[in-house]
Amino acid sequence: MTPPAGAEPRPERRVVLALGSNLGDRRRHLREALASIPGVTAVSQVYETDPVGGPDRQGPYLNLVVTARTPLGAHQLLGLCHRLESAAGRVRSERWGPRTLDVDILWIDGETWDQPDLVVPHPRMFERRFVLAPLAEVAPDLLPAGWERVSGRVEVVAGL
Ligand code: A4P
Ligand code: MG
Repeated sequence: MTPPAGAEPRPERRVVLALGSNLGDRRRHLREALASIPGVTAVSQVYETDPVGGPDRQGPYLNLVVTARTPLGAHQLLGLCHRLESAAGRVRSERWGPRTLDVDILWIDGETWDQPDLVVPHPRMFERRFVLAPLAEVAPDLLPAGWERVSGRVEVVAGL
């Protein structure tokens, strides 16, 4: 498609997204979301992980991390995350509560954002083993030194 006259084509760059699900058909939620992310370049294995934060009684998560190359702007990407969550029937009740699907932007090459609705890099990504373990597979250049010592149960399980 030819861009409209005067429109600057935006360059593609790497973006890194984290997906998590601990409610309903967890594999299906992850599979369907992955199929709707444009420009995917790598997908980690699937990890079953103990919930971090939130209410006491909630089931284990399935988590994975995906990289993509896309010209989508950061807020367009956030819009995509929210659409994928809505498509999985996510209802927001309490912070860190159980959810059919959570899609977070972890990282965008060359960009930082600090706004009420968008903080990139994701402020908690380096404290969470459920992010770091899959991140090590698909974007090891982003790992902080000593990340292996961050605790939390994460276990590779069968794929999607
Ligand atoms: N928002 C700001 N920055 C971002 C970003 N980089 N990516 C805003 C995505 N969204 C971002 O998120 C609240 C608002 O954050 C969004 O409207 C968006 O504009 P939310 O998804 O509605 O709520 P949340 O996920 O409950 O809150 P938060 O603070 O994003 O949670 P976290 O820190 O992401 O933690 N345990 C395991 N084992 N696995 C998990 O995946 N996930 C969480 C969520 C907690 N414990 C977990 C897991
Ligand atoms: Mg979220």
